[in-house]
Amino acid sequence: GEKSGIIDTWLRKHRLVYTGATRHPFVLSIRDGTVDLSAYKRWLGQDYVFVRAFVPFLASVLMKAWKESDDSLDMDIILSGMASLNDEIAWFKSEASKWDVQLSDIVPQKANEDYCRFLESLMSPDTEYTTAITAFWAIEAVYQASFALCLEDGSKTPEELRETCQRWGNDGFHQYCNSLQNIADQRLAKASDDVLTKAEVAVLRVLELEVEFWNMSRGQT
Ligand code: HMH
Repeated sequence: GEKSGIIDTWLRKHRLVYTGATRHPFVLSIRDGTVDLSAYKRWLGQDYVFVRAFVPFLASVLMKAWKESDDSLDMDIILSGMASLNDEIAWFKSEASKWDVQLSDIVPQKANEDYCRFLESLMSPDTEYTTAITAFWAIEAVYQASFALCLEDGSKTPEELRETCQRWGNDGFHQYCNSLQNIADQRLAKASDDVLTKAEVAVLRVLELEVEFWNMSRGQT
């Protein structure tokens, strides 16, 4: 098999915070079938706002890959991610109409604004490709792990939410996350200590922001 990379080492080191992001109470409530549908609708509206901000972020990662990567496969994988995002935006629109969520009325909550601001910082020319692609992997990996959990044997995910879970929990998305992890690991293996530190900090920030993002599903209290 493959030699374990830096990312697996980080995941072991930061196990608790990774688990906090990938086994959040909201996700566990989907899995055990007790999910509050108003919480799901709040998540749906906020995630649509996030995904729209994710498009320019991906475009910036693509630009960095074009400029800094010596492996043309990187661009192909990032491009396939952008293509899926186009499909994803269409899915959000149809899912929102199915649940009577008015996407034009969504007010981004603080956690969403914080996350979008973080994406903007990663889009800066000061952020190296290695840091950006590592953060990108982390963002996708949290959703993959979370929604795959809702599809495991024995899960009681409500029928009407299975398609949502499939979107990020399917095997193709799992492969895509593995490809991103491989790109990031190859870059990290050759990175300076300074970039390694920045990339590790970025991963931790993603995990924190994901927890805050899931927390929004609870609504204003
Ligand atoms: C908050 N994180 C958030 N939303 C998403 N759609 C993803 C990750 C995965 O694309």
